[in-house]
Amino acid sequence: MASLAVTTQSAKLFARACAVTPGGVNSPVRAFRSVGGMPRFIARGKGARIWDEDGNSFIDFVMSWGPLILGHAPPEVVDAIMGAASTGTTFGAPTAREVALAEVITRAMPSVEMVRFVNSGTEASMSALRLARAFTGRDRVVKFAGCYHGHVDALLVQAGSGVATLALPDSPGVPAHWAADTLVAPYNDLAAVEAIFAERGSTIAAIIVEPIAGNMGVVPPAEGFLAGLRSICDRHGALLIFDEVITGFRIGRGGAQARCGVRPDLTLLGKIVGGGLPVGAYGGRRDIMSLVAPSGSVYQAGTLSGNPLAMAAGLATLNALDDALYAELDRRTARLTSALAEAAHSNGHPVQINRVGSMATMFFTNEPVVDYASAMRASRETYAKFFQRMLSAGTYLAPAAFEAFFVSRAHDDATIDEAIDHARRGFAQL
Ligand code: KE4
Repeated sequence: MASLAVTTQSAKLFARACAVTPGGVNSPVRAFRSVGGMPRFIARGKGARIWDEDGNSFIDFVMSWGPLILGHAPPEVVDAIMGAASTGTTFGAPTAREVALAEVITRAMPSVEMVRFVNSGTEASMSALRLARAFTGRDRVVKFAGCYHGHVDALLVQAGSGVATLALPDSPGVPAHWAADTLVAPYNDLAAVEAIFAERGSTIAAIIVEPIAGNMGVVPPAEGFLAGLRSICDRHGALLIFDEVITGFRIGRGGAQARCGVRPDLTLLGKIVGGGLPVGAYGGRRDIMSLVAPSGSVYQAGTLSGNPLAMAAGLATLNALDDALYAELDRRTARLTSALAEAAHSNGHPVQINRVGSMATMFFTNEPVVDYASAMRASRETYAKFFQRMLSAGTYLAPAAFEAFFVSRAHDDATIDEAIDHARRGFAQL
């Protein structure tokens, strides 16, 4: 059993990576910048566990930031990918698998009458924005502080996720006039949205929102918030876009929209629908989606969109998700989070844990976390210390305070118990 403190191989790889890749990583939040220490280079994963290049094994709660609801290398998904790969990897032509996956999604989410596959959540977000502007003939968009919709220029304004962690509320390189059409309101603040629309409603194409926020940490919608956004959009002729890249198929087959009973005009998907391979998707009302080329004039394209391997992985994943599994994921995650809260409080550490289904965040704060401002008041420093304690014990949490952690089918009760034990020791050492 390697010592979890050994990072020799990761250090060698990180040094090489830093010579050829910005920050040594292919996505900023992976760099451990906000938690300190050496990012671990992962060699393999199986079930709920990952192994780094030094042979250290960890219980993984990042799960690649959400896609792996079945755990690492689930047999049915690996078999599906290998089966697809054996008959070719990409054709740049329509295939049966992309139709099948589109039908699974449109059946699961009634508001999604048509869907277009792309290769990332960012692409889905960018495309849906263009479509909403074309459909309404308007330019402005309302987003919420702390919500992250991918690195789309116009939406890198008070974004969440890595931008929040890196304290980069507005990225350089985004021309001011591109962000000028983006209006930002506090999450869960309907009055602020009403005020924006009272002044500029006729110029606003859409509201884009994470129906359960995951990128400032998990922040559920307040009672009536999403229904209120629906009403505002209807009254002002704007479109309501639900960014369900995280929540789609995470909290149920119908996503957050089924849970809240609010029907968006457009929905973004990603992560789980790709089963661990690069997939994003946007979809919604037929009259809106029909504007997308080639049926309409809104251009959007992609060499690898609908890639057969990704479609196979997505199909195998979604086919494994049923109500019984969601109930089990909910039970296990509830057990984990209540044990975390008990361990934290019994060691004198105030924490707030926001959980919806199998996605949750533990904030080191004693006030409820209901929006970006309250999330930002949680202690990053204490989170960073706890992260390191858990890593040393053998549990891999998100290397950033403002992210969700995810429980998968592979996190059985014994694994949850082991993680709870790591946490009890971690809190005692904080
Ligand atoms: P991608 O372009 O990373 O596939 O998706 C962007 C995106 C869009 N919408 C939501 C709600 C998202 O959470 C994301 C991406 N999530 C982050 C983590 N919270 C991805 C991790 C990373 O950036 O490395």
